[in-house]
Amino acid sequence: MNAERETIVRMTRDAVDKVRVADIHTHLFAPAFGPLLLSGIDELLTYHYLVAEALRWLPMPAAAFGRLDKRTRADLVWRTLFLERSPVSEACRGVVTALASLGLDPGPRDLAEYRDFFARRNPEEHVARVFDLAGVEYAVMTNDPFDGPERAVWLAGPKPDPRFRAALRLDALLGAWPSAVFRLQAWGFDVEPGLGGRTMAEVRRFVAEWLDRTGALYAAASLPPTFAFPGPSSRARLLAEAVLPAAEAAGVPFALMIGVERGVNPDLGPAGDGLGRADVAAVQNLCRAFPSNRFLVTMLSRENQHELCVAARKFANLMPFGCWWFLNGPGLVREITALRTDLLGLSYIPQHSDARVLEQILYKWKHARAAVGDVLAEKYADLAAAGWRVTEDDIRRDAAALFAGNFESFVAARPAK
Ligand code: RAT
Ligand code: ZN
Repeated sequence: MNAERETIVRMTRDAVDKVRVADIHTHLFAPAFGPLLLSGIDELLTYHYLVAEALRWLPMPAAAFGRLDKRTRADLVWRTLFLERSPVSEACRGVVTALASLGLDPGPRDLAEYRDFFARRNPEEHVARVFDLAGVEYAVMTNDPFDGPERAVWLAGPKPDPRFRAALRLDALLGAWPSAVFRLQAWGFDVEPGLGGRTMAEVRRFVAEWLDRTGALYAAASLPPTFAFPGPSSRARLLAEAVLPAAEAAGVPFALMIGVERGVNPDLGPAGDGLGRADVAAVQNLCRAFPSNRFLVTMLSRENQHELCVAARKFANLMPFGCWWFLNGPGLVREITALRTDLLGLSYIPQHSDARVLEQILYKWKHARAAVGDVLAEKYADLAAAGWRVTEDDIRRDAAALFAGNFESFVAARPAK
């Protein structure tokens, strides 16, 4: 490596390591939501990403594993994935990174010591410390207005916590209308199973109320690989006639998370979901038909990433984000970040953590910073070789945009009518 390249790599690593992060999609909750905020070593070990890996070795059916208490499940995952073989997968390495980030020594492989450490934490101080160590300014939650315990907290009016922002998740509305309709009726909304009468206006009222109650930065839904738009499905109609108009009126983007095949192996619970390649035409059709709406889009299939970048070149109201779930490993993060940078420059959001357990933000962001930083360093070095003078200030400005600013501008923007 020549001296100029070395300097650029060092400056880029430093900028990306220090940049403040807006974690735009997680499954974390503010402490005000009580037990909904998961934390600690047993939660880390029973993360569904790890459960899927452990069940490839364990001599027991998934359903039997699921019936065990949490501590026993954590013991089994620890023994199977960390003691009987090396924890080389991304989700396993993540536990090691998280422990080390907290000052624990992963060397002795002493689960009892880790349990003891977490048992002694002061919860409030611990949340602050983890956010600080991860360099995360705030995490966006996934807020489901159809979830009983979560709904109860919102209705009671939790004290706002600037570290945890809301996102209104509408899977239950868009993906399961036959059951959603009865819940909405019970809550006083005049809706009909066949979508007739006042249904669309009432769903708009429901979405508007919840966007307001939660202060959501965006509304969102995960969608199957077969997602099509336009179309006669209740999902497509509710989106077009109720949800997108409500999001537009509130001035918030809608996040499409496309490509998840739920329940491929239902015995595995959340570990049993798979993926499929989707049709990017649905995204293009939405961006074209709703120019006053903004769409954050992530797709689960590796095969969709190139088409999504090309679509984003056509529509400024489309913001690709994250390397979602099965894409979140260093190999694919590097590949997808390079692809996005080649086609979109700096107009994308490279990653979100999808953390379900507080301490996961320690590893997910450490690993993401490293992978994204490697790609950016290479791009700056190539640019310098082409004759451009790359400065440290430029790199810091760009990193700030990628890790927070692009999201914040997209959320704040009001498209011209
Ligand atoms: O990444 C995950 O943990 C998945 O189980 C899903 O929650 C996914 O991220 C989603 O938001 O649907
Ligand atoms: Zn998620």
